[in-house]
Amino acid sequence: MSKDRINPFLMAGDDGDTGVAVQTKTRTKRPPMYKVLLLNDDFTPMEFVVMILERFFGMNHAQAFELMLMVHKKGLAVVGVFSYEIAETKVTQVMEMARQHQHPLQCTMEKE
Ligand code: TYC
Repeated sequence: MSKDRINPFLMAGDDGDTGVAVQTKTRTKRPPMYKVLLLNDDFTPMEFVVMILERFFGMNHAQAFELMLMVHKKGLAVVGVFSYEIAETKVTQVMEMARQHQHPLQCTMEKE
């Protein structure tokens, strides 16, 4: 069948195009990032916190010790920034390890 049939509703010179240009912008948002926070308490041993930072946050001993002291002095510190799922996993790992050792160490996350 012919695509160029006569349309009886169009006048001469009218191709049926409304002339409205439509543009769709592609907006690619970066996924939100989450800070993982470690909180101070009076009971968790310093060396346990250092071990946590080495094991779950990939720090060397000096970095881990420095950050542990920061939490000890300031009350809390950001120990890393991750995607939601990674942050959630880190928090779970820290809280589970603290529970197993019966330390009251607290680890939380918050949107950046
Ligand atoms: N304040 C603890 C102590 O004196 C050490 C500590 C550091 C505990 C950091 C928790 O997130 C923490 N033993």
